[in-house]
Amino acid sequence: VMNLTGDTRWGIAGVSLRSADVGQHLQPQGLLYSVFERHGEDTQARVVGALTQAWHAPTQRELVMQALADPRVKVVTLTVTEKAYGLHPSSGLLDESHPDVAADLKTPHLPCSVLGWLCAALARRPANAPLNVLCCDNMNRNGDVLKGGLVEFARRTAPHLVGRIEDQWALPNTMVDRIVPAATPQSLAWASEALGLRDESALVCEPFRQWVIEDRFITDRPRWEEAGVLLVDAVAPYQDMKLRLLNAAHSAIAYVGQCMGLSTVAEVMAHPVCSAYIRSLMLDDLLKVTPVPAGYDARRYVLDLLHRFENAALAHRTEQIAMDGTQKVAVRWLPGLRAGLQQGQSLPRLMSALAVWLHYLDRGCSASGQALHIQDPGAAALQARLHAAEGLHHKVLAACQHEAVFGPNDWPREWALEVTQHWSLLEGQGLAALMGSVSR
Ligand code: CS2
Repeated sequence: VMNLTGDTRWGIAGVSLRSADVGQHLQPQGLLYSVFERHGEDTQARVVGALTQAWHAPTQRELVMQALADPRVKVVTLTVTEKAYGLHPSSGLLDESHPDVAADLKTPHLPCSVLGWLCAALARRPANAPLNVLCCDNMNRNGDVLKGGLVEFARRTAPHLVGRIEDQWALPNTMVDRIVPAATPQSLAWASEALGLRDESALVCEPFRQWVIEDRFITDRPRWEEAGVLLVDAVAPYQDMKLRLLNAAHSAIAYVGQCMGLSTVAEVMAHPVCSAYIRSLMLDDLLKVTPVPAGYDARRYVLDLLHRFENAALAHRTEQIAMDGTQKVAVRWLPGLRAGLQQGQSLPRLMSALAVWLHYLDRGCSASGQALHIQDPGAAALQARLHAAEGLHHKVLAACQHEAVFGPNDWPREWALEVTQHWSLLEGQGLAALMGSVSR
């Protein structure tokens, strides 16, 4: 059991807002769980003992609320997926149609959404107990966006609290990077075999890890730098780089994999046509339109990413990454596509990826005709537009007008025509032909 910073004044009370499984698995094993870092044949195992609680918010409301209101609690970190914030992906504005947000606007004293819980906590915290809130999800300017959402939510439910968010809460932007596939029955069985005992919470992940945080805390904080965390003045360049290289490529891998019947990232990367396409997407298109932190060797970063994606010891399912595309595409692909337009750069591989995603949503089945399980609450509205349009070009135009994802600014007709051409090639000759036609 290790404490990476060696500082025992801090511990972590874990809270899940939805599933009760996490706590139910952790309680009987004394809140310990194992993490296996694997690449190829190499494995490093570690038992993590940082958790002091594992609560389930819907059934343990008072415990969670007491902790959030306790002035000794100084940091709340959030890793809840993009969609859980209830904010529009393209604008960051409050999404009142989000079921949890809608419920909390009506009954803010019984919160179920992230914004609702945080505002209810704020109301319960003593007047002079500052708090740091770290959003660790894959969103641009994640701390700033969360703050905007919180202020809006508070304005609607408890306007007298708005000033306290400004004065007493710090919401540094953060960037977290480690590939951690969701556990599967196979990964749990593998871990149990390696441990010689059953760990219901075992995780298998890659060795790489990076956590970059803006150093603007409002209280003291754990000495994370001693565990390798990078504390910097501005996180935005790191976020842009990660979202628009790693995550952008990941989403492309996911939709290509889903359409080709390849179920893991490593399988996609082992397929010669797919891997040539992903390589070309990253080196020839994404690199051109991705801002990188000063002094960073971005090409090296991409080559390292390709190596990480090839890691066959991880079963990172393409279906998992394909989830919530309407949230992800808006932050992973569209800023690069917009930058390409502004700089007059042609981005045939990234535009092909967009064509593949639209095809995936429109058809909902793989090349072999197998129905795909599309898990994305925002997809239905976009699919309705696609299905209502006749012909591929009209479908592309209809998609571009879907502001929730594609934003309020126009996408030029010639640009849409180029996306249509990629889509027609895909429909006419198949995905491998499309990928082959744009790869170097
Ligand atoms: C992935 C990310 O599921 C996804 O959408 O792209 O979870 C990715 O594995 C992490 O951001 C890696 O740091």
